[in-house]
Parts: sequence; structure tokens; C-alpha cells
Amino acid sequence: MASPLVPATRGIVRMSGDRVVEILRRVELLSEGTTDRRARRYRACVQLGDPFGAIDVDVMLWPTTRSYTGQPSAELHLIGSLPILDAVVDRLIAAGGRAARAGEFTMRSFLAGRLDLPQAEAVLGVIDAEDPSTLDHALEQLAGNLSRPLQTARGELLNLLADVEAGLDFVDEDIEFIEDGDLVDRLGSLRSLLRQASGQLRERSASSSAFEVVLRGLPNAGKSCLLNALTQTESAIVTEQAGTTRDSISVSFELGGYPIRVTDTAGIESRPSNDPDAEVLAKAQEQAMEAVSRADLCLWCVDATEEEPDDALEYLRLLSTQRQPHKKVVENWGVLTKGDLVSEPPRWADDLSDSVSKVMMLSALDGSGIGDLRSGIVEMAERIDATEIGSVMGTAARCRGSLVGAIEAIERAMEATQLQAGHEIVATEIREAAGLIGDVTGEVYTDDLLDRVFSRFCIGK
Ligand SMILES: Nc1nc2c(ncn2[C@@H]2O[C@H](COP(=O)(O)OP(=O)(O)OP(=O)(O)O)[C@@H](O)[C@H]2O)c(=O)[nH]1
Ligand SMILES: [Mg+2]
Repeated sequence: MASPLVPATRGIVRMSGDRVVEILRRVELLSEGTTDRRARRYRACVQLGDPFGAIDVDVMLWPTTRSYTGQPSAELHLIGSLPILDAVVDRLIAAGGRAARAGEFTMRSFLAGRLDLPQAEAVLGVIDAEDPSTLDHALEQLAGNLSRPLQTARGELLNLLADVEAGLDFVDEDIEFIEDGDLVDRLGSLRSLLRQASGQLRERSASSSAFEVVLRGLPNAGKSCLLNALTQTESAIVTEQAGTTRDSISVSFELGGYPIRVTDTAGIESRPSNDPDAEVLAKAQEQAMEAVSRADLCLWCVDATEEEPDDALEYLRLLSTQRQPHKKVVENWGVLTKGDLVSEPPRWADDLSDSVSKVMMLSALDGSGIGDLRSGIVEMAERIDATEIGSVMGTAARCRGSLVGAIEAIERAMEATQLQAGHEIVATEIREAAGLIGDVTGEVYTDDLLDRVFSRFCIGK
């Protein structure tokens, strides 16, 4: 069954295999004489007996191998009642069908060469997607806009490899199938193509699956200063005046190989509605709240020089009772800012630890504690990544690793050609590069990789 096992208005039963046409005939969803080989959609009726009687079904039939799975297949669209769907599945099984195993549809499609590994993982991404941005990303990947240029590159590498290896067979006769200059040129253009693909991947993973860190706190707590120190940029304006930051500011960078995005927000503040700044301030708070709802990690900044930061502590207490609905893992840490101005943590620091999972003191001015914050962020990104293996984020990281390896192998091949180190070495490097790209497009695959991808599909997908 392709539809989820919850009540819905329409249900879908999907079938694939050599006997689809035969089974449809047996349950009278296809009339005996039909031999049309084109894909088609038609309405028919299935007899389920008591208590359901006859049920209308929209049948979509792909009678030949030109289908998603590369086998004859069909989809039965009908009313979404679970007992009726179960009865239809039982009927099909009685007529010679068998229930699909988890991921079997996508697996068949993959084995038939209809999907490559990034696309198969993208199907998983679509199923797993928890928010619209992950879903968009998965759909984009499914459309194969990464796969096609990589397949072209791999094909071209295999052609080059064939030329180089052919030359090796005739080395005694001094016949060359490809000039060294030509070889270096063609490797060079492949390198540019792969660099472009790798850049695209980096951009994509930075925009949609970056680890999100959000800075919050009262006005003047030192959030903007911390953003600049953490990202080693001058992205945010810092002044002595409370209320400097209005629009949220995001900076993307990499830490320990992870794409991280830090967002600085306006200080927590509200004004009476007759205040001239009330409207812009309310909008700024909305923007900040939106950033918090996307956050993997929220850093609650409290000025360590404050005597009694009651407002900040009260806010944190409230916060500890809230949950972000879209994320599996979210953490809140307390950050005592301006640590260079105090000799020891303030006595209210203990109160903070009731509401957050970690408290740290740092100074954006002298840099103390910033290193610890960075390594804490990397540690958490690693932890999240480990729980999301096989997800879109994992795919992007894995693909990028292989592409970087392929680019390096191509560079070594170019160097070996220029140094006339021998075409055996050049061939080895080209083979390595083609293999690594093959890992990405799924043409070379290992059993455990396949298992990892397909075992996580739900049945019917
Ligand atoms: N000594 C010291 N001063 C700091 C530190 N961090 C920030 N400041 C000062 O604190 C003031 C406020 O810093 P900002 O970073 O603008 O504070 P903010 O939280 O972004 O403030 P708003 O944008 O107004 O909400 C500035 O005068 C900074 O120079 C620090 O680590 N040490
Ligand atoms: Mg600021």
C-alpha cells in the first residue's frame, strides 16, 4: 500500500512485477482481451464481496517495462478507508500477488536504472521531510539536477580511461591514442565541472541544512558582538546603545566541516503601543521568534556584569517550558557575556542552569571562551548528524566528500601526465576519480550503502 496507514480520503495500492497484467485480469480490473501496450488510466470496479460489495477504482496501468520500477506496474486509486484497502490488497494477494517489502519499489526502480542513489535518497528525503525547506531540497535532488552533470563527467572519465589503457596495450609499438596535451585539457575541463557541482552542493547544504544557531537576549547583552566574534566577521553593528539591532542578521560559515548559520536578533523588548518605535519593534520580535523556531541551538545571552538580571532569568524560565514542534533535537544554552569585565561568574549564574542545558562564560572582546563555544557547536552538529544518517544532510555531506576526492584524483592525474610519470599511474587516478563519482551517482555501490538507504523506506514506496 503506497498511502500511509491512517484514514484519508483517497488510498493508493501500488503493484509492480511481471504478473501485474495477469493479476489485474484475475480480479477483473482489466478485461480479458486487452493487449494495449501503452500506459493508460481508466475506471473499473472490483468485487470485494461482503460487507463491501463493488468498489470503484481508478486504475493507472503501465503494462510494459516503461514504468517507474522498470517492470509492468499499476496504481489503484480508491476510497481511502483502511478496511477496504486491506480487502483489496488481500484480493490481489489471493490472485497471486505478494506484499512489498520496505523500500522495495524504490529498490526495484534503482536496480532498473531509473533512479540513481542521490535520487533514491531523495525519495527517502521526501518521505522523511519534516518542514517545507527540507522537502524542497529533496524534491530538487529527485529531479536529478545534480546527477546529470555527474553522470556526464563519469562517462567522459571512462572514455579517457579507455584511451589511456588502449595506449598501454600498444606501448611497444609506440602508438598513442590520446596526446598528453589533449589529456590534460580534457581532465582540466572535467575538474571545472566537478568544482562547480561541489560548489552547488555546498551552497545548497549551507542554505537548507545548515546547523542553525540563534542569539537571543535583552538589548545590549552583547549578541551582535558575539556574532562577529564567532564568525570572525564585522557583519553586525555594535554600539553602546540598547536597541541597536532590529532586523535579524544571519551569517553562514563552516565549523569542523559543518555548515553553520548564526542569526543575531533584536533584543527582547516591548513598548506600549503609543511609543513611536512600537511597530518596528514588534516586527523585529516576530522575526526573532521565527528564527528561534528554526533553531537547532539557541544561545541565551545575559550580561555577566548585571547585578540582578531578573527580566532575562524570568524569560529563560518561561522558555524552558516551550518546545519547538519542527525539530527533533533543540538545545538552549546560557551564555554569560562580557566575561572580561568580571573576575568570577555572577551569583545568579546558578539560577540560569535550571532553564538551560549548558552555561558558559565568554568574552567577545578578548576572545576567551569563544573556542569552547565553537567546539560545543561542532559537538552538537555531530550529534544531530549522527541521528540523521541517510537524510538529506547526510547525502549532501557524503556526496561532497566523494566529489572532493574525485577532484583531487583528477589533479594527480593531470600532474602525472605533465611530469610524464607513466600512463599506468594516470589510468589509476582516472579510475579512482570515476569510482568516486560513481559512488555519488550510485553506479558503483556497496551492499551496506544500499541497505542503509533502502531499509529506511516505508513499505509501498
Ligand atoms: N567589555 C566587553 N564589552 C562588550 C562585550 N560584548 C559586547 N560588549 C559591549 O556591549 C555593548 C553592546 O553590545 P552589542 O553587541 O551591540 O549588544 P546587542 O546585544 O547586540 O545589543 P542590541 O542590538 O541593542 O540588542 C557594546 O558597547 C559592546 O562594545 C564583551 O565581551 N566585553
Ligand atoms: Mg545587536
